[in-house]
Amino acid sequence: MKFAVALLVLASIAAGETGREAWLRYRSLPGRFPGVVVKLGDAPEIGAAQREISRAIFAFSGKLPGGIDSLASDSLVLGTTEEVKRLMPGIVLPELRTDGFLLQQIDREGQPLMLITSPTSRGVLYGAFAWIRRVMESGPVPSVMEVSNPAMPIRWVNQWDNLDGTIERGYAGRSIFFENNSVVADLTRAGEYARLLASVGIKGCTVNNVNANPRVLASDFLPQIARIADAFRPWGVRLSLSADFASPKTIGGLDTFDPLDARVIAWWKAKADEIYKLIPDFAGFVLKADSEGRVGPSTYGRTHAQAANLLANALQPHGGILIYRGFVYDHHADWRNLKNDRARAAYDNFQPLDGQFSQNSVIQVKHGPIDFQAREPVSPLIGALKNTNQTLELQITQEYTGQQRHLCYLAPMWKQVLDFDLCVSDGRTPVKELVAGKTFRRPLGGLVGVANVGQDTNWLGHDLAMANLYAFGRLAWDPDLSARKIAEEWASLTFGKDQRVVSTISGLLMDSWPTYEGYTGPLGLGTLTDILRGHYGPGIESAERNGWGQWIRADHDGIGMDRTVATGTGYIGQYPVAVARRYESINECPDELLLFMHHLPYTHLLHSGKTIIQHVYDSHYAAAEEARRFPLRWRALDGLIDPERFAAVMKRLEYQGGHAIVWRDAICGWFLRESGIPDTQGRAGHFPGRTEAEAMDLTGYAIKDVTPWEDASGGKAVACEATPRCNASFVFHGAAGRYDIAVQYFDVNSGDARFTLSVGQQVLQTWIADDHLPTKAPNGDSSTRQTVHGVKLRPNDVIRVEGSPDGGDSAAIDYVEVKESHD
Ligand code: GCV
Repeated sequence: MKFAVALLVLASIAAGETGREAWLRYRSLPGRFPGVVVKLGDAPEIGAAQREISRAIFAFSGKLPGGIDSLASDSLVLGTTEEVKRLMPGIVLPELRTDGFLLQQIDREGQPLMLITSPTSRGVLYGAFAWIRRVMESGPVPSVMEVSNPAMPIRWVNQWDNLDGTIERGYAGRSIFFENNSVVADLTRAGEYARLLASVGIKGCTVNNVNANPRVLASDFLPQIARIADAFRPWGVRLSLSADFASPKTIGGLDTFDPLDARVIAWWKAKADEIYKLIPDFAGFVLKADSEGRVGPSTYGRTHAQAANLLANALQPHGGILIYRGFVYDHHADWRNLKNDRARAAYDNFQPLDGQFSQNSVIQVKHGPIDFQAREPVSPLIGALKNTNQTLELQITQEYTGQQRHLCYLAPMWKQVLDFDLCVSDGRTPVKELVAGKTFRRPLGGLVGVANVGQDTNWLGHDLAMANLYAFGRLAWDPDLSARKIAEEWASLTFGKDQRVVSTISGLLMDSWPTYEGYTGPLGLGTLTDILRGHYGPGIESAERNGWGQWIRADHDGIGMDRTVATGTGYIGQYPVAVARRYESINECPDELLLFMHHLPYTHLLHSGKTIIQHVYDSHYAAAEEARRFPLRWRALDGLIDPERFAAVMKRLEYQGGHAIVWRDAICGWFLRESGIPDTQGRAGHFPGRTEAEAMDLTGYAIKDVTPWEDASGGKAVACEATPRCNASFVFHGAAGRYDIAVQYFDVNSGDARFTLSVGQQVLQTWIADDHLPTKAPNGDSSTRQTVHGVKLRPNDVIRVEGSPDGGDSAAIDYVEVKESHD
């Protein structure tokens, strides 16, 4: 064991910084560490805890702890409370809940011992990780004493991995579990992922997409799934599967999947029995039914409760649970009917069934009533399930929040959700207590995060996005932690304890969600992304005039969904009275949700004293400027952190700064045209220093309309489609001086075009458009900025962009912007 542990540590340090270690980045530390790590009992989690602590101590001190079977004065003892009491009869231990742990320095016959114990072996492992975290933060403090209990029993992640190796809404490479409709041969990454999850107290992982391929339950496939469960097991992570409700028919050979049919009931029971033979600690099923084209109980006129109970009953004898997705809505709704409202759907579907679900069924409710937008109110269903278990679904993968290309630390948003008082009964009833099952004394409850880590070495593509996975686990364990405290803790573990590092990184993290919201969707309108395609760049009207129900109801005079009880869809009436009263009143409704709840004229005055339209302009300009400054703030870390992650994050932040301008211009341009009301500060629609590509001297390039129009400056771009090389040039007429020259071009994913920027005969920069943005078209998904700083220009200099297309990439250009250098 010793040799293997030492090798692991040395290998991870030698590999250079890749982000693979995430927050489990053990490096040399001063201090005296336990020389012996003793494990009591043979549980796999306790074995893992022993190896983990040995690995950490070796990395901290260069010495491997030894003597694993005997107690010495500098021992660290790992064992369940039962084992500890057997070894030390008479020891008094505090009350601990399931998976809760105690870290305590004790005195045994004059010998000081570090004790890590829990009623469960999984809890001992959590205690081991907590001890390591403490040591990394404060050194090996002997007087440490910590009692920690999880706030909620369900702490799971969902992966939306498909069996072919793709990941729905995954932004960090292909699946670590599946490839070519099989489980991958090498499950090293699956084991490493489970280790990361365990280190923050997550104990369940659903490995396949909720849009489930029925094959996952086929008898010849399940042994492969069992291999993943084996990789998880030492880390106390229980595997679960998303199921397809029609499985009894599609893979079971029956002619029905009616939940009340005796043959269907028998099929699910036999399937559960079969799974538990292979995976004795199988956690259960997740079911998405009657949603977004998935079949469900409605096929047979049955209820969601009947569907849930069918699977739950099959799992019950084995201790498994059924998690039923509350994300059920009609995606063919008639947009012409002003009373229709997708936000109502979860409550309308599930509240009437409250109390009809079995004890081991749980409804998984997305935190907002739509779908993980940059801002949403808390789902009213959360307050309405009084006799039904529920979990809160949060999205770690940044589907609508920048897809891990933009920095967007979501813990501050999650905290607002968790702390929100739904006023369900007398006294405070915050979401965190409702979903934990505390308020209504439910046996089950918790948090589920859609994680979607992939094969990218750093797990989520953006090194800083890992703060979201970490924060999710920490909040599921203790929702009272503050977002800032978690950010600081994560930054210190991941990048090192230097105060400048911790404050720069945590400051960026804390500013990132308000900034992202500021340059995307304002006042509760939703993200305003293109909902029909990638969910990434701006695409405002994609929300309108279709059945998806993310309507914003914008016209020349006003904008927003009227969800009031008085004149609107009645959605607000789904909240308990105290909350409903606040939202129903235009005056009391908080500005950040105003257009989610009300339809108002652009000239309506907000609490800030600004009109809606001016707020849109101001927030977009301010937030885009804030995002432009992110890379400048990051620059402060040059030399304080490793060069690899410094450069990788810098690249992402520079990209984000450019893309925030695309967002700013699209939203401001669209609102300006729709409302006809100018920006009082004269910014929207005016771009000093900008020369549109369509206004340049063009050789080979042809002018094209961009769709949607707001995604390109002036609604147009130039594309090089007929010749192997094209040029777009213009004459600089400004004063002599130092300038930053920004080329806004489109980096589509169907080829790798090349660009060259020159002034006169001098080539300033050449680059290849080889990013993998989610589109083949020039639009707001692909619009990208390349900036060359501090260029000396004189009047009449000719600025030229040369583009060479490649494959389907036509080296399209939107504009060039020349601004005086300041930074
Ligand atoms: C897995 C949204 C996403 C879908 C996702 C769905 C869900 O609609 O865009 O990709 O499907 O939510 O949560 O089931």
